[in-house]
Amino acid sequence: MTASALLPESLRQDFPILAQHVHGDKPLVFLDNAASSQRPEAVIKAMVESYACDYANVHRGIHVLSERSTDAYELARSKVRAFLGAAYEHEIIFTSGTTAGINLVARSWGDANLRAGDEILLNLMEHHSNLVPWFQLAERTGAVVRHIPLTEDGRLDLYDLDEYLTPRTRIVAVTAVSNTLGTINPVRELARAAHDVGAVVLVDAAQSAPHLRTDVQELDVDFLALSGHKMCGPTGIGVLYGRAELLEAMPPMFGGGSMINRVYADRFTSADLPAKFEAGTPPIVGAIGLGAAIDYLEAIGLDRIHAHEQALVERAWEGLSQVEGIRLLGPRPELRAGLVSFVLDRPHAHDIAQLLDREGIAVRAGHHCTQPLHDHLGITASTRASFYLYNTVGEVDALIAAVRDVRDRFKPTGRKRRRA
Ligand code: C6P
Repeated sequence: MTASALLPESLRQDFPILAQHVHGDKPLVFLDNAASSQRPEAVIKAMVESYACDYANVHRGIHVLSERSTDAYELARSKVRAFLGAAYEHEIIFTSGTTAGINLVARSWGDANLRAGDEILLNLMEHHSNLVPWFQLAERTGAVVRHIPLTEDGRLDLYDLDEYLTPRTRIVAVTAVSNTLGTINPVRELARAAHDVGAVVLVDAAQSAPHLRTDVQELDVDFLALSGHKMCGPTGIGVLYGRAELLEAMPPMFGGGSMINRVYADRFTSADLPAKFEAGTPPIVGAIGLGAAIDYLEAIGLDRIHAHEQALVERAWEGLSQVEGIRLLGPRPELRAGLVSFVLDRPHAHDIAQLLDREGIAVRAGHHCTQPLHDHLGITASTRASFYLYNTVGEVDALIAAVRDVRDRFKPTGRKRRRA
């Protein structure tokens, strides 16, 4: 581990929630960031200030508060555009999160473009949010779902990609980082191959955008979805990036205020982008909070955040791999983002999480909304520790020690139980 890769621990002071003890005297060790991260004071302040000083509905009122709110909302959009390296602001659609963004594409683009026999290319490491909307699309249209196989160590196996990616493939939907395996997928390579057969590419960036620099033009992807709450922003706000010419050709998903140009007694015409996909009152303060989160992350630098998490994950991998009876899921540290999922021969994942919680360590246990992946791995549940910019080496060491203790407590004694 290179100590120089680590961010200063003083960053933690930006996150008031982290400075607490739980279960009496245990310092909180928050390692459940892949589920939802924490927010720095700057984000909380931006949202409080918006509500306290500037709040009104956007794009509607001809009064000072509405103008201020509209400016702040649209400024947030321009920050997202820059953060994602998108060409135009109207390619940035505010949604409620990654799930909403993927569903929007599956419904709007999918229904308009897929026919029976067309193929949707997925893989088994996807989150349910990047599986179920495509299954529903397949049910509606008669399209067929296919999967890129996985390697033994939990990467996409692209060796025989030609077998799966064919001229019948209309869309490849892939996560940039697996929320369970931690695998960083080769999105750019996949996008190039998909475009060669005329397919479009949707990237689930829920677990990558908070941690790795994302440039949609460099990656050459068509759609990309993310969630604000996993990147120091608030809940209820997300982003769908879409290539302008695709979004322009797509029908609106929801009907209502804002998304129209003109409504007649029996019909309507749609507004231009991005309003076409933002029906109703949008998550105004959520967007402003996301803008503040982007400012915060950019001030530190995504490359530094990634290097920090890489150092933590290497240490976690190294330490946990020495725990007796452990199985670490996914590829070696250099190929993964900052999370580690594991199973112990005993006890069960939920018991592990509960025992770690008693020590003040918050992790997630279960299937992490990746049931097909857990089936593929032959397990029903795993325990996951996921890191962010404010986690420390000390916290990783506390995790390793606590997991070792749990395993020791459940170690088989070798004594046979006497028959009564
Ligand atoms: N994963 C986790 O603990 P939403 O809920 O829409 O903000 O994000 C959904 C989602 C989509 N894709 C990936 C890769 C994800 O990890 C998630 C959310 C959380 O892993 C909650 S299940």
